[in-house]
Amino acid sequence: MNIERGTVTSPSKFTPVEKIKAESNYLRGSIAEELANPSDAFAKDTVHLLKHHGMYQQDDRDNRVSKSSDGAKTAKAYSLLIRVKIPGGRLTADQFVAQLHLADEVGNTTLRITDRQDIQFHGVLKRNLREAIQRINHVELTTLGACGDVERNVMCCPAPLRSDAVRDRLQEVAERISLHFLPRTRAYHEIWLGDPDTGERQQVTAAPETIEPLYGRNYLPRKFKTAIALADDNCVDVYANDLGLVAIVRDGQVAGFNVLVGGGMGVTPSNKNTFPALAKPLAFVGADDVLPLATALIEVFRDFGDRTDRKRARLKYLIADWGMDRFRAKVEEYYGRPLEAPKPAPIRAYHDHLGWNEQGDGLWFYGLNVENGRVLDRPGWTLKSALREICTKLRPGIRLTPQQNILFTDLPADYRSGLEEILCRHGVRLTEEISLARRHSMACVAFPTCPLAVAESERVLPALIDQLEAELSRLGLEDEKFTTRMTGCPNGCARPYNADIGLVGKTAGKYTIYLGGRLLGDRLAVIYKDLVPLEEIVPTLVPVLVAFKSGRAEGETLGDFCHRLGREGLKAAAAEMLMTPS
Ligand code: SRM
Ligand code: SF4
Repeated sequence: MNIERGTVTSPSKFTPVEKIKAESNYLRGSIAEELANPSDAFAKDTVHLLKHHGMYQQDDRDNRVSKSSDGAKTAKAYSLLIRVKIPGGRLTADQFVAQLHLADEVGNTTLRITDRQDIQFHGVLKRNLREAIQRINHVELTTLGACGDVERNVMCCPAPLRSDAVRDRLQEVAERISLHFLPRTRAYHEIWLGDPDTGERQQVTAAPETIEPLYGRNYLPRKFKTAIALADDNCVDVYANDLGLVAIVRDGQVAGFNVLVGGGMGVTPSNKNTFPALAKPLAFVGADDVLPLATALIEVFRDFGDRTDRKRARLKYLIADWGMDRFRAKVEEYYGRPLEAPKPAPIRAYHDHLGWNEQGDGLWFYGLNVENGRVLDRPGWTLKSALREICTKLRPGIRLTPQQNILFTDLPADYRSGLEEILCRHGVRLTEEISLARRHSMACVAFPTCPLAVAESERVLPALIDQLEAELSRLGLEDEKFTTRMTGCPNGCARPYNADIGLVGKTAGKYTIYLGGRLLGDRLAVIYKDLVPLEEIVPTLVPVLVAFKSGRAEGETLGDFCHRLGREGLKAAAAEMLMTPS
């Protein structure tokens, strides 16, 4: 394909989504007109544009009835998911409380902390959409670019460790990258916030480079994800990102970043050319050059990413098709200078930052485990009320973590007992009271809102962990630290493919079990068994756990053990355990 830099033409073989974007007048389409009509749903083409504004049209799949009793088709119960984009997961107590109110008043009363440090509302009705977006913006948050074919939320370590300037610097870089790659169209402001800068004015001046200097009319071929890690703290799961930046620290300062490219989890089982991939090292870049290099990478993706097949329109496939050498050469051409080789700085550790931690500035932070990121109240367990009370009474800083958890930061030492008292009074277990298996588990949303789910995830993982906990404690393995991540389809939203145990929904009620990843996130797991019914998952894992207990090398983790034995070795070891009387 002959491509002139920065100009994407729309040949007929491009996907229909490309045409929708190109003809949308920079993400306007007919959103404003459709908002004004009383229908409860947006048109199909508009739904693609809405994603760039941070929202997905969904329907409640629990209430999806294909035929009513008289045989006629019944309507779907439409609503919207809104995603708030929060670089590094950092927000204030007031901003967080505003989101809790919003969930109650225009959402389905729950709020979801995502595994990219964002907040999601589900169940927002179309007629309430503008109010919701205005209220989010009113507290200086945005949904712009939280979804869609643009740079998504930029992740970085949320721990407010202040013994050096490193973490604050990473947050600064995350915010800078995020701002730099925000769509520039005024469509968002016009449609949702009533900005007087009208679309017509932008359309008349039309030159793409003045409206979207980076993205142009077609935006990117697909989503693009960036995360910033430290070699001694990969809490952001850096290898799962299109662009991973690993900070190189010298004398307590960020000297620059190792640049990793081409990570991604999504798989489409019907397309054998799709696969999960871990990001690979490309270069080292000085701290001041990180934006120009990220820009060059995004431009290469913009100009050469696959716009003919959305299933293969991620950076990882471009790199797989070209090979790293050709990719590096093209990035150098766009960057305008040769790339420096990456520094030797392998990822060595991972922290979830939960529990009590000293910040290094005389203050404390507390990391609370929020099971699968879902914030709600149930009788006897009122997490949402507890978070509201903590925010209003103690006024901590808030950081959302890449494991769907929450940190309360900047707390004086004498607030510690107060925070624990609030949690206990609301029936919320402290992190210290939660098993390691649960603490390191994660599920994607799946049913009832995700349209792509083929199996349950968030709603079944807690009970599966109950079962796993019982088996681990029976086997004396309750102190083992490993990740269990579950998804309701192979798209991999909970990053199951680099977990110690990955459970991937394959069809209704059945899962593929992956084993052999690890907390460091630097290794892909392999398929252990396919199409395992939900109720058989823990019984299938028990012989593996028994084999691990008896056959592990010293200090070996579950994932390392599974990786060492490999699929066939593990199967043989597990079969042997089944035959051995316990
Ligand atoms: Fe995801 C699509 C939820 C992180 C890979 N993801 C979806 C949608 C929007 C379904 C859809 O397209 O209609 C899901 C909305 C469900 C709902 O009702 O809330 C959804 N993804 C999520 C969240 C909320 C999962 C969670 O429980 O935390 C995460 C939101 C993150 C955020 O704040 O931006 C989420 N999704 C991820 C991740 C993990 C990550 O980014 O670190 C991945 C794997 C990494 C990657 O991008 O490869 C991921 N989501 C996907 C894919 C597969 C993309 C691909 O390359 O094939 C899809 C499907 C798609 O885009 O067509 C998808
Ligand atoms: Fe939906 Fe699949 Fe992502 Fe789960 S992994 S949220 S089921 S798209």
